[in-house]
Amino acid sequence: MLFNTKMETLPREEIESLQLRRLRDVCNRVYANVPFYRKRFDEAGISPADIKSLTDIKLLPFTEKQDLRNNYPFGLLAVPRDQIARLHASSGTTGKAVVLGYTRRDLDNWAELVARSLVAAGVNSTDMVHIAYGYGLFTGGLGLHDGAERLGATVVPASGGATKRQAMLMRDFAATALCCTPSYALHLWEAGQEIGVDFRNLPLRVGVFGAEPWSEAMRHDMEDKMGISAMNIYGLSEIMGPGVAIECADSKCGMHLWEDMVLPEIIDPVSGEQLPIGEIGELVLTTLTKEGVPLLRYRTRDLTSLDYTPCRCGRTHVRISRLQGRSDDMLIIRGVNVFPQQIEGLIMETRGLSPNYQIIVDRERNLDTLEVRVEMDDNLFADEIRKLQTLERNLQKSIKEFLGVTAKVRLMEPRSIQRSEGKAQRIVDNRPKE
Ligand code: DLL
Repeated sequence: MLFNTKMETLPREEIESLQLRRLRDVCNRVYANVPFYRKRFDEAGISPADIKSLTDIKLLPFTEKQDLRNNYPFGLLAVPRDQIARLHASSGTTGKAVVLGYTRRDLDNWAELVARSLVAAGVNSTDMVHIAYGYGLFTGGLGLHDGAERLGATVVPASGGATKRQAMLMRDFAATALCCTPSYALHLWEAGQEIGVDFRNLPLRVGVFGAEPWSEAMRHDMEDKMGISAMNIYGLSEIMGPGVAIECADSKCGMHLWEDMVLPEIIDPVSGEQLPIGEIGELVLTTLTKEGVPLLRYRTRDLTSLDYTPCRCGRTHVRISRLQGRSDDMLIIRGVNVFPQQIEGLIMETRGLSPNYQIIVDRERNLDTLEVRVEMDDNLFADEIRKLQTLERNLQKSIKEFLGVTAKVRLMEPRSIQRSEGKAQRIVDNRPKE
């Protein structure tokens, strides 16, 4: 099933000619209306008229999160403030918030992309969609909400929090689709278990999970536990929010990125040069239709690759691979690069461990230390100490073997690691800032 058959199956040549037309248009708009971009164009000695083909995008300047911060709150608006229908903001973990303004048309386009995404994930107009992404300045709740409404589904705007009550509502309302972060889905599932609500006995079919990194191993675990199909959705506030890309139920292999509205590139994060198709690098996105805050070549810091091979679902839009992590989430432990998801993968392969974990990085006598705290499941917890010690040693060994770093592994009691209601905080970095 498709939501917008014409757009979702547009032949490649037509996607590209539409993209070029829209790219030229957005360049003209930001040059005329956003002093920040006009200055960047002038400094680079280019004008919007220099964009004659899609490959000319390389001439354009990058935009970074810091540029949004420097122009806080409204410096990058490309329309008068009174044409802005809604604001969202992303706080991030460090620094000033980033504020994004949406015109009425931006909100419409966003709802369209989220509706397309939900349909691709296997949701339809008869579904009962429980939305447990946070509502508010965060784009997750309202983004999914508007898209699910556009699709014609029944929407339950649960937001985050009151977790046991939510599990109860899912049972009482007979939720068929659940939208939230993967870590919150696990928290909900656990809360359900505690009050006798087993997701497997609900009509729940689909999970639309994103906003934080998660691994393929985690997907399998969740599908098993919850009796659902767990789908990966990607997005970021700077571009609009959730629904920039989504996996399709047909192949579950890579996320279709809606190219009529967003133009992707993959660059080498160090040199800034475009990488050949298929290589993993930093995703750079240009908004093609956005009116409020259009962004040229926005550096997402997310690491992925592009796949233009045809997909069996019939959608012609490029697929991005499951995110490898953010370049700024990469931990450098005594010189070795480690992504939290790699550790997650190894945890999930170890029987008896739960998917609740935290990675603590510290520095002792000038040396980085890595500690992996991971909860045991209830069965293992009841086991003998000797068995637990062997398990700790085994996980430690596989981290050393596969990632090349020495980690201390600490098995924790079930439910002892703090649960989050939104994005999980997997990394605690106590090293002094340089
Ligand atoms: O997290 C938007 C969103 C809401 C996406 C709900 C999906 C579902 P931000 O708070 O601005 O926006 O954070 C964006 O989250 O650059 C990625 O690093 C990360 N991220 C988002 N989706 C995924 C995903 C929302 N599926 C940042 N896998 C992005 C891994 C993801 N990381």
